[in-house]
Amino acid sequence: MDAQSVKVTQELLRQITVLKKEREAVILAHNYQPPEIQDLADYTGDSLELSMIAAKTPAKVIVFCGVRFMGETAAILSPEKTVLLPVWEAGCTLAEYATAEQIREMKRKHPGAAVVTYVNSSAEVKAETDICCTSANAVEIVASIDRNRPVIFVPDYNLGHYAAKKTGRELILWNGCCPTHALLSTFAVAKARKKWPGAQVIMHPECKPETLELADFVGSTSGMLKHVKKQPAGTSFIVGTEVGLLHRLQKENPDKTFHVASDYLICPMMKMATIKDVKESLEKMQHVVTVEEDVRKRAKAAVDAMLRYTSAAVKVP
Ligand code: CIZ
Repeated sequence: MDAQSVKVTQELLRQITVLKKEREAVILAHNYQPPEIQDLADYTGDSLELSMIAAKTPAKVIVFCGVRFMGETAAILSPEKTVLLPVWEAGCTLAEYATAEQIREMKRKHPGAAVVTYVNSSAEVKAETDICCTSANAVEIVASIDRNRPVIFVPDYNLGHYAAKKTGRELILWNGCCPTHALLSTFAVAKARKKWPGAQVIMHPECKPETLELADFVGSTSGMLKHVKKQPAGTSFIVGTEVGLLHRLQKENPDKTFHVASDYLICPMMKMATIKDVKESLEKMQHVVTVEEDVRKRAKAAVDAMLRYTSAAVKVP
């Protein structure tokens, strides 16, 4: 960065600090956000951790640096707070794989089945759901459902396949995927292992089943952070998830080395927000995330059902 850009950035950060105070706001950033957004945030985390912080914070305004479903989840849990999304266009391709009408149709086809929905879904889809899950708790949530009850798992096929394998259950899987994680091929992992011999391969369960077979450890972003922390100094890792996580991994583990498993592990939606967007969202109070009240209440029941199982396990600062 040249001297002029450094000056502009410093001024933007100063304005954000002033606006945050004026608006009584808190800034949350997902682990996949660009490094400069993670660094300016009050909290970084996965969607479960951030939603819980959003629900508990005394702040009146939440700037959610992530994608739309994350902002919606915060609005579902905290209707009395104003949730802002710095870039309105930041959606989630995976969330678009399922609509509420498709879920209703699936329920008609499988009467009595429980619907488990990954939080990477719209509020309308959550509203048709019995219980939500994240990648951090999908296995636990599936395992919590009566074994005699069929389970429809929506919308991520790969995460559902992983939960099915770990619980030894047959699930009715949806055909959605995260295009970023689904792009990680066995070939890319083999190539990375050859380039960095001795490195541990850690991978996200949104990757394809055959790719996950090559992992030494599979977990959500929070799961990977916990796993890495426990490994000895000097360990190196090949990381099979969105590249944004490497910033936090490296920052919190300066004695370890991290390599992204493939140069394609970039979610364009997660990379949309800039420091200027954060400042403008606070200044203009723009891109307010709202959820229609009937949908919100039904979606909240599904999110609350998940939180009852996992809230004790999540450390909220
Ligand atoms: O649950 C989340 O936040 C996502 C999308 C990934 C992860 O593992 O943190």
